[in-house]
Amino acid sequence: MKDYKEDFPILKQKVKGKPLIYLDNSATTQKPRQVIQAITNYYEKDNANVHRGVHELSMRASEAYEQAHQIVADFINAQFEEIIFTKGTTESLNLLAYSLGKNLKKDDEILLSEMEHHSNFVPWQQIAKEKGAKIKLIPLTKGYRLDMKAAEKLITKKTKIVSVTQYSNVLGTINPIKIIAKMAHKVNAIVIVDAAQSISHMKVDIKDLNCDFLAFSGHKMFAPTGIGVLYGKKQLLEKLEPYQCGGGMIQEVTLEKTTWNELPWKFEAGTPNIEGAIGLAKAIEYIEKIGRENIERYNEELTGYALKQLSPIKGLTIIGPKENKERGAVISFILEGLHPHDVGEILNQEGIAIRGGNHCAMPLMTSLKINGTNRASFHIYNTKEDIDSLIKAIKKAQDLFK
Ligand code: C6P
Repeated sequence: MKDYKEDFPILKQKVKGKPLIYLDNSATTQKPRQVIQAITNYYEKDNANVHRGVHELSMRASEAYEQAHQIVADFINAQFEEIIFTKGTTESLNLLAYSLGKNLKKDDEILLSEMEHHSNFVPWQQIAKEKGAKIKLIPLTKGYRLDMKAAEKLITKKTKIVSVTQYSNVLGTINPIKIIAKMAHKVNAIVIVDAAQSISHMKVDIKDLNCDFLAFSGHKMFAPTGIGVLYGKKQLLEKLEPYQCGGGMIQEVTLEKTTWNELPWKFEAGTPNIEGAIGLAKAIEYIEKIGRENIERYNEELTGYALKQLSPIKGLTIIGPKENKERGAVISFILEGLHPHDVGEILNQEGIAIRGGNHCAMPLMTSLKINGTNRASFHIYNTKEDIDSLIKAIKKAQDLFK
């Protein structure tokens, strides 16, 4: 692999007098020069509102915005009409909980898993409370995987929605979505995939997964913050009620009633994040140029190396699968006797950025009976030398607190 650090201007800086080592990619990835340049170009040359004007700039902005939908559609093997731009995974999942939630009845069941991020937990919890529906959770095995035998039993005729992450932001576990979708469809449940973490690390193909909806954020795949995607099967989106109302999403408004615009605009009320869409399209071009298989292979190599280096450290416990298969490039760990925030701070003194805390997954922390973890997460610009520096800094933190 080429040294991709060169494409990311932010990585050239020093922190606390040391070269920055950015290992917080599950929180957000850095942005390559190509994406930054695409956004600058848009503001310097094409900025206008979309779908409204007949003037040159508006036509250029509209064309780029629409093209971004097609680029995202091709990226996940969907159709143009099936791609809705949102603020991010959180908004995509809230949209679904609100709109699908309207059809829920008392005692209907929503099946999630113990490893869900709050974004795929709290919206369902709120709608369940309102409708008298029940939340059920697929438990974990001792090896930090979904207990599929338990899942089989939990999916019943009462199950209306199954919403599961493809790749845990804490454990790194990659879940068998295809099998879950098959089980859920047998009882006509709707299958939703949280692809926030998986989208930039592996090939995500909605037809292969056979999911009904899928959500992800641009900022975890080298694109700007504030842009995200909701994919939905066309026939399901056609039946779904809009989440927000306003300009752009209507066909006709009279005093008596309003009719909705065609897909995907029915779900995109108001002036959208045009620069975000342009940045996202550029980020996809960047990813495709490297090749998703190459990204997956490289991250697997880094993760394998990190697991090998971390495992023998005395007093360090890895919270997540120890084997380097069906797992992503994120490693959570606990250092005996050390608070994750203290570890994070000591590493910061070494120029190393990692995350410490509950990672917006408090139900998972409860199930594992821990308060939090430290988490190192890798991407294409990280190297084995970065991991060596991480190991050195961890040992330094342990020595400091001896
Ligand atoms: N996880 C992390 O550090 P937003 O914030 O909407 O872009 O993504 C929410 C989200 C949903 N699902 C999963 C699996 C996620 O990992 C995240 C975001 C970040 O782990 C920020 S808490």
